[in-house]
Amino acid sequence: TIIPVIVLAGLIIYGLFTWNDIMSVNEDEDPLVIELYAQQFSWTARYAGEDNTLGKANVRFIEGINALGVDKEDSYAQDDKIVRELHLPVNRPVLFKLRSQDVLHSAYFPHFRAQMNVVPGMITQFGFTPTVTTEEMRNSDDMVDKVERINDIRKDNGDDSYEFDYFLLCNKICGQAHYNMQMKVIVESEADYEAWLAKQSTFGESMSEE
Ligand SMILES: [Cu+2]
Repeated sequence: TIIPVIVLAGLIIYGLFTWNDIMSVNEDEDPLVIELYAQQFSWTARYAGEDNTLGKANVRFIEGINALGVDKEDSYAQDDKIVRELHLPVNRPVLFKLRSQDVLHSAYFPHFRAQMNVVPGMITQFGFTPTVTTEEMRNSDDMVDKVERINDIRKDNGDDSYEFDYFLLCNKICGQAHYNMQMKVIVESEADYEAWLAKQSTFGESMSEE
């Protein structure tokens, strides 16, 4: 009895440290906070804005164009930016907060080797730091090779040519159109990211337009 107790305790404690290491980002590194919102059958991203703090949200606040149920009264919510494409600055840690509107989904970033369940009624999270931009990935020898081969086949079939992009997919069979639940991810330089973000309107702005 004593020997398995020691062996298992060792494995579990070591595993817990490793798990925390993989799943969380160091708060001192000032991670970029982004919410990923899942619903049948699409992803929406909410950037935390200037204050890097997400406004409160609840399914009860869903009304009209406020499809994510963000709390209009919350001052942290005013500068949040809601978008349908995920742009990430290269080499900056990102902390994802995941919410689901309806059923279990799973946020799956195959190229980043990352996956986390998205559970209705709770917020799950994980973080990582993207280190290779979309452009660098497209120009890598492996990828040029692979895309060439894919496009040869596509050409024979009369299909449009393919270009590499990172994707966020759903990896839970969440319903009929599950296979098509995806969002494009673009990893780019800090400057390109800032320029793109500046063009997106804030939650406060889009609510006052309504
Ligand atoms: Cu799904």
